[in-house]
Amino acid sequence: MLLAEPYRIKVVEPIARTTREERERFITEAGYNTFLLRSKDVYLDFLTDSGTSAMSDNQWAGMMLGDEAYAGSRNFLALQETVRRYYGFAYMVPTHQGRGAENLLSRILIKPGDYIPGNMYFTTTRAHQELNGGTFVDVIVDEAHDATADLPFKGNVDLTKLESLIARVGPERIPYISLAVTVNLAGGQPVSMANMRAVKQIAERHGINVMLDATRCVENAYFIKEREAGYAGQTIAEILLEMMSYSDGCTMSGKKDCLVNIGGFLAMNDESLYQRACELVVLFEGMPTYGGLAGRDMEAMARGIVESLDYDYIAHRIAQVRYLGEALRAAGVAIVEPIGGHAVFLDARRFLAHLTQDEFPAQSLAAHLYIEGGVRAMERGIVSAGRDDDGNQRYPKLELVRLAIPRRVYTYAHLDVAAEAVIQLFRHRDEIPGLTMVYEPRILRFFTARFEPIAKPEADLTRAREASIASVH
Ligand code: PM9
Repeated sequence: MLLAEPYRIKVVEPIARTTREERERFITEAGYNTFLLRSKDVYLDFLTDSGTSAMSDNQWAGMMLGDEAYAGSRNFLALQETVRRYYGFAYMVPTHQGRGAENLLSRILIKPGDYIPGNMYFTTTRAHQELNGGTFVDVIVDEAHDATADLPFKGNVDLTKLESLIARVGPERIPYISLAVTVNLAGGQPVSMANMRAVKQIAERHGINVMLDATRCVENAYFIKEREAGYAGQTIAEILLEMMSYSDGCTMSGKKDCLVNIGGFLAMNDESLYQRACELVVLFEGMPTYGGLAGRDMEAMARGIVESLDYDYIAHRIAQVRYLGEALRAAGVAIVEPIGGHAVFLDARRFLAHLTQDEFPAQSLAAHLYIEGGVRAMERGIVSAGRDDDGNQRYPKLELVRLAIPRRVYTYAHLDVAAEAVIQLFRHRDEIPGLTMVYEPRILRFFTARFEPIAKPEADLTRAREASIASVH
């Protein structure tokens, strides 16, 4: 049975359909990069779950209570109180979004030559670590890099990998352990409470801090409640507090689990770390009591944090994501298993088995999904992985297309339409060509890189068409 929406719709935003011919033109103009499409040309926008949530009437009401004083806004005090109560951290500096917090944290704690262990890289997080002279070291369990491995807590840290890094480089060269809950690029996979506890114990033994990337921590808490022994009877809020207790602080992109369109924060328990964050935030964001946000944005985030902990909200959220994933799986489409918290990830390696990774299969698949059904998704593979310090192309094992579901925005009918588009595309997958990159930005290239299709001889296309017709029958 469908878990129906725990809300009713008060405001609607029309979305327009386009023709296939129009979409072919739009994606060509966008250099086969879905980031460069205009939103008005997209029917179902699953590019990201970041900043795309629908706010509640309660949050919009809070926006009217914005205290836009330059310093000491009452909305800051409300946000600080909310973070203390639900996340358990004594101090909090607001930032314009998650990467603002990553910038502050990386600048304060990382010295050139340091190593930062983490459970799989994330694009902006690693970019800030590297900009400050650090080296990210992936200590996630091996199975996280295997799209087919079906484990309840596939975001877990491999404790042996963590211990051996500490032994190899020494704890003094590890400013903190960067622990993401859930793990975005592994497919929105959660970390178990037991694993978080164990990471904290190891870190304490060596005098190393644990800093969480709490961006999707509520989704992680839901999975703990659902899957980990001993947590079924606890509330999401209780689980979240315990998760946070195994860390020394966190960066937060409020644009995800805090249910706002903009905002983030850096939180911690250590007063001296807070003081340094206050010194830096005035340089990059604004006063420590607004950090790049309007008072009304802080109010919306404070209220969003409370709403995000409501069981009905989070159960429905996860149910929607699962609904889409199960429809694709039933049609034989290769997806990352198990279905994660914020998105369904298509496995482009298996979907487009005729392409090599250098032909950017996930990028091409995302572009062709847009052509097929006006559905916008995001590449999470070789393009996102970028190059290492020596300019060498990184080759991630996972070559994925992410369909991220915005929170409280789409209905199950929209998900049916999206699934149908993916399934249609799957039927003629052999016709999808590889791409060549014609413009490559130096940093975070996936946002603005441009591509062109690799022309295939007509004979190849005919053969591919015949093969795909045969494979359907
Ligand atoms: N994540 C996402 O779409 C937004 C743009 S990056 C392609 O998944 C984690 C785990 C994130 C994240 C953003 C950030 C940065 C940090 N950690 O976008 O700066 O998923 O608020 O947060 C995006 P901001």
